[in-house]
Amino acid sequence: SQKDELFTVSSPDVVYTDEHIKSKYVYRTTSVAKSSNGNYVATPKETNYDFQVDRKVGRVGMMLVGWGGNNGSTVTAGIIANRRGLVWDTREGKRAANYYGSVIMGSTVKLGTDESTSEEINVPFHNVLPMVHPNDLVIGGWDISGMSIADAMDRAQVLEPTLKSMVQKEMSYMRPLPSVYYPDFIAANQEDRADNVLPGNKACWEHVEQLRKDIREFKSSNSLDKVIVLWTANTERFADIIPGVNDTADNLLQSIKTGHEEVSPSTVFSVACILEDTPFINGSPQNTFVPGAIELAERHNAFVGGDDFKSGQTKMKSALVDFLINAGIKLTSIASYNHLGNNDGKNLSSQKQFRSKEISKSNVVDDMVAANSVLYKKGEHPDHTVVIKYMPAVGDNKRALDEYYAEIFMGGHQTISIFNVCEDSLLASPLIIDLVVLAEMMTRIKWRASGAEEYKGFHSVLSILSYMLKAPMTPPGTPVVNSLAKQRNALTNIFRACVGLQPESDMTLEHKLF
Ligand code: NAI
Ligand code: DG6
Repeated sequence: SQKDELFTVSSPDVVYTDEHIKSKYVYRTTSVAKSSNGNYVATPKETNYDFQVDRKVGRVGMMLVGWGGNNGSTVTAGIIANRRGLVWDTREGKRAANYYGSVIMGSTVKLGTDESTSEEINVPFHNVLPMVHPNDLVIGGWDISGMSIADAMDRAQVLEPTLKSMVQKEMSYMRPLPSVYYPDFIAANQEDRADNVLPGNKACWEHVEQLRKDIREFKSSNSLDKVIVLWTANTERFADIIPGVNDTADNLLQSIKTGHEEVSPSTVFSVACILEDTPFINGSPQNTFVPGAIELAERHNAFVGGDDFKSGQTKMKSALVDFLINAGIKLTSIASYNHLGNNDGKNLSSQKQFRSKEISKSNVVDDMVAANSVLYKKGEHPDHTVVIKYMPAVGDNKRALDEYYAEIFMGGHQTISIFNVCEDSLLASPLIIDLVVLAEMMTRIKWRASGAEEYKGFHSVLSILSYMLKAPMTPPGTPVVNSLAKQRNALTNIFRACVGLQPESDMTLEHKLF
């Protein structure tokens, strides 16, 4: 309700009703044309939109595919610890549950300036719109490994024993549903954990129906209003895109029915979710969303998002490269190496699965390079190498080494070397939370062109999730934005628009013009 909201907007263009926040918004862009003499002509343009936000959040479920993995068990323990406000002993003293690393729960957005003191007023991101609180998420999911989530947490070796002992009992009752397992898609070294699988080792319609039933039962047994499904299972190999097989929605549906071997488990999950009108997000790099899956999502107005969580090394890269190139420094090479010893690393030690990760890690600077025609000729690109090695001893504590080599003023060189050490699952878990909270939020935002009769949802492909993803999917034919700053601006400014506020320009003219 309105009294729970941290702020309200006072404007003739914004209306609060019991159910909705309605705003009228002028979207200002710059349209560019080339004149006959070859110069650009820039014309300011205005488009009027109405936004409508449903204020009732309802009860939300999060179903994880790969629930028994390092990420799945860690995010579950983290949410339980936060929900219960747990504090535990470590060798460095007491630690309390928090949501650090979550943009939604850990960062703030500038609302405006105080009318009397001119000080910046910042509000928690979580309060910009009425969003689900992660503590309220009901958690469930699937895993090909049947271990309880408590045992899976032990297997993951991520959290402190003191914390684990406090959540162990609750998590011991959590058991993953059996999942689809097509051995050809993940590394052969994963076979020994596959003891909780549905019958059949290639796509079939029974699998789609079973997953749909799982979602419906989870929803009804927990009295949920909606469920978000997120893939945090093993990285699969890429599926070949084959005309007649997975290139259109109808072909994909037919290929599942006839058991075509090029349909991956994650694509089967995506189809089940789309048909259940349940948002589905892919946190791994493989091409789950083959063209047929995207067409199917569009056909059903269902939300999909991906690919591949952007947690440590790549997040640094998309911030640093943005900085270097926008500073006018000519980046000429990036050498990215990391080693890790968790089960993800083990799976990625297999060439085909590594290749999926190599692809998603490699394209993350393209748009920033292409945007700077002063530094780079058309088609010119910095060298970029990605290496991943499996080193069991370091477990989840991934070590990432990056060298950025750049050309500076008058033929000089700058070398930046980064050594980034972090528990991989502690970086990914808050991203899972952000992706789920945002995807849920997007189910409650509607828009229409001013004057139109009907409101409708955003495009099926949720590119607004880009900040959390290495290889952000965008609606077909639209540009991919990798710059971390731009991705965050898109997110905050779309949410501001929903409450009738203009983008924060950072001009602060009020402090510059007296
Ligand atoms: P993990 O290997 O610990 O967990 C994956 C889980 O998926 C395992 O429990 C496995 O049994 C299960 N699984 C495999 N195939 C399945 C299927 N068809 N259905 C249901 N469950 C299945 O891996 P972790 O560390 O939790 O990472 C999960 C995924 O997230 C990986 O693909 C990884 O590449 C990706 N990722 C992780 C990041 C991180 O920072 N931790 C960042 C970016 C992506
Ligand atoms: C090794 O690269 C394993 C991967 O799963 C990564 O840990 C994961 O993709 C996170 O990558 P990044 O580049 O965002 O730290």
